[in-house]
Amino acid sequence: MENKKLVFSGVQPTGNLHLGNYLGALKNFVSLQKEMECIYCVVDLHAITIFQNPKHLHNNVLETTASFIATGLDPNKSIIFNQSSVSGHAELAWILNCVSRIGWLNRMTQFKDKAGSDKEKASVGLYIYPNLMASDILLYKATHVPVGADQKQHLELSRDIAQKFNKDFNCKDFFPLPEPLISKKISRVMSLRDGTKKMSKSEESDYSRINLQDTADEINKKIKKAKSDSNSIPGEIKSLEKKPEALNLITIYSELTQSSLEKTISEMAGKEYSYLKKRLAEALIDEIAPVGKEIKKLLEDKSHLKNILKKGTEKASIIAEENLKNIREKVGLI
Ligand code: AQP
Repeated sequence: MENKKLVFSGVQPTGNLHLGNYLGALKNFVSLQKEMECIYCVVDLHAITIFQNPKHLHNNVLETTASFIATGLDPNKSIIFNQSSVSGHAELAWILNCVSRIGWLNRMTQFKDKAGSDKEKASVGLYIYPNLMASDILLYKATHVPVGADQKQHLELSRDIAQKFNKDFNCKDFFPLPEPLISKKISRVMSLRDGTKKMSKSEESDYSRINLQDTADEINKKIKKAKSDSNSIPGEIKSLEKKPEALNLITIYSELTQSSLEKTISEMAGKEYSYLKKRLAEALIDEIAPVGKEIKKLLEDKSHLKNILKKGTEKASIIAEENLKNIREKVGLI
């Protein structure tokens, strides 16, 4: 098998990145770049599946790039670029639109959530978004994809598409079947207001999330206001599972302090939630506030950020073009 290990993942430039993006994706991106060849992409074409103000989109692409660098991605180790600058993503997406099945897309829960009650009015792009995601990954023949748990279904679809392409065009093992890399401990950071919903950029209330650019003051306020419970902290996971907001706070704390959930719960058992919140706010300020400061500093020099994307685009294009040449040949395109 010729396929070497290669990591690919993307983040949408749809606004301020938050703690969910950080713990569910970015932190893993950083540790993977020490072990494997990695490609990290600001997926601007995904962002426009829902209307984006062009000026905001432009700034958000740079802000997401700054967030990559501020969390520790190194452009000398990893390829960092924006999706629309490598046209192969869109070209392969078209080919894969013709491989993927409508029945498969109809099962995607994220489309149902994002399109809301009036699906007729959602963009076609939003519906076929998972095919573009398959294209992002397969264009580089990536073998591993670090994502949060919310992307698991899309990753499974990418594998189905890869498998069908290999079968239809009689080229066994041409596309590797990409493996999702999902953190076992904290695969889904939940909203601070509603522990049954994931923390998200598009949630209306800013109090539902910790943004990477929040100041120490804002972090303190948000954690103080976060929903928890009026009773003291129970000693077993089973009781905590009935209180999703409280479980979310403890899980975030145990992740930040790199302690097991069991150990954290036993340390916290019997204490008031105000105690946990104080410790959690401190841990968040320690880890997140320096990242936020660095993002702001990086944003002062936009040409440096654009240069990082330009260099990344040059590197990504070489791999993409080589693979596309073979893909076109397999399909019979001249
Ligand atoms: N709450 C979360 N917990 C764990 N991982 C998360 N991710 C997002 N939210 C959480 C992971 O972050 C990566 C980048 O996500 P994205 O910004 O490209 O898209 P998203 O999943 O749609 O993120 P949002 O915040 O929910 O954005 P909006 O509100 O615009 O839809 C992915 O690996 C994702 O799994």
